[in-house]
Amino acid sequence: MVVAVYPGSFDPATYGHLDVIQRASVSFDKVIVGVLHNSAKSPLFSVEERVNILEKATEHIPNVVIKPFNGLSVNFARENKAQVIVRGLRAVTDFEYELQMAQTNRVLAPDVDTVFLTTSLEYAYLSSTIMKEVAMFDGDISKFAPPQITEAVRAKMYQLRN
Ligand code: COD
Repeated sequence: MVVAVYPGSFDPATYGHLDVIQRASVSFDKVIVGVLHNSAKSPLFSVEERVNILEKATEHIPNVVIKPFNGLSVNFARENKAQVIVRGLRAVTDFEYELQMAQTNRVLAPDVDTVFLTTSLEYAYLSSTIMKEVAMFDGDISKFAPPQITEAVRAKMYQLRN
């Protein structure tokens, strides 16, 4: 049984993340999406909210589980008996950071390999940061994530403004 973890901030998940999860669920027996708790970025959504959002958005995929985690991704992988870390690659700009992280992780845990899924073209431009920025200025984010997520982003922005 090949288990993969997909670690990230997911603040919040976009169609780009959901596409990677869906495709990973075809290649691996089990995919555990790890939502980083102690992110250096200060997140818009709490870890519980991010986990909840992802659980709802992936409930139709039986071999996907969402879990919060703290600390190193490789430790999260080992705790979950995963052989693989999945990451998404959008553009050259992602590559340097992702390569450095994959190489560091390989030094820390030679038994855990990183597998990159290249973005689907229609989501190549998309990130949580872009979605939040457009939402902050009341732009249309309906093409960035499913309705339950875009509604949560709009509600959060409303809370922040009032
Ligand atoms: N299409 C395809 N992939 C995408 C898209 C898209 N549109 N958008 C995002 N992705 C990919 C990203 O490239 C990334 O691979 C993944 O989805 C998650 O993205 P984010 O932005 O939600 O999460 P990150 O990149 O901030 O996550 C960083 C980690 C939490 C994985 C990292 O900080 C980490 O591992 N932290 C724990 C400490 C550690 O182990 N550090 C590594 C040792 S150096």
